[in-house]
Amino acid sequence: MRPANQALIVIDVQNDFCPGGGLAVEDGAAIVPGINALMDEFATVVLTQDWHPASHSSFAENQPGKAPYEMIDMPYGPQVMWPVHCVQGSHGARFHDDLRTDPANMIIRKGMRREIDSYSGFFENDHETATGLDGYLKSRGIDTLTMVGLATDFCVNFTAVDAAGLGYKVRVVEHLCRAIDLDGSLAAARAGMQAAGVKLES
Ligand code: VGL
Ligand code: ZN
Repeated sequence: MRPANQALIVIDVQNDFCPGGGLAVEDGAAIVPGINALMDEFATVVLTQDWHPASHSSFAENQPGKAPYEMIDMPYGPQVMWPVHCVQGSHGARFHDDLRTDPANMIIRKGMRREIDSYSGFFENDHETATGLDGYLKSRGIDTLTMVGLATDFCVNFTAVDAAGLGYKVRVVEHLCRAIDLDGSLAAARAGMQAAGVKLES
């Protein structure tokens, strides 16, 4: 068991990000056994869960004339238009059936407000509205985070960069992540994480 100042953050291992899902990440389910095994090393395990209302503004079908993967300008900045995914209460929003959820100390849901997306487990996409995860971790004396999950270039990336900015020591285990890789987004995310001081571990 690792020391109590360390936590494992498992990001968005949900049916819609796995093959057959609404926003399937290639090979997404392959990381589940390795994540399950890694949970045994940590006294604190946090799962994040993308959890959108059906009317969510990040869905292309809710923006007239927009197709999935186009960009739009939101008041908080550029936003990718996504296919419908992780609608609250749907099968696609549930964790992958094989993911262990019993060891989770906390499950944090995000992307619940119609008008703003939330890739990061710490802040919504305005980079201001907090989810409360920082308070949870800091109040428990946790300063070192290991991150795994989906997708490397979006939710893992945003969560890792935010955590580094909040002062955590952050390690992303890349073989327990999979990427969407939209127009070079994986390379950009890797560079951005490294620039933020996140340790990328193959
Ligand atoms: C994610 C796009 C939209 C992710 C969530 O989990 O990486 N990506 N919503
Ligand atoms: Zn989403």
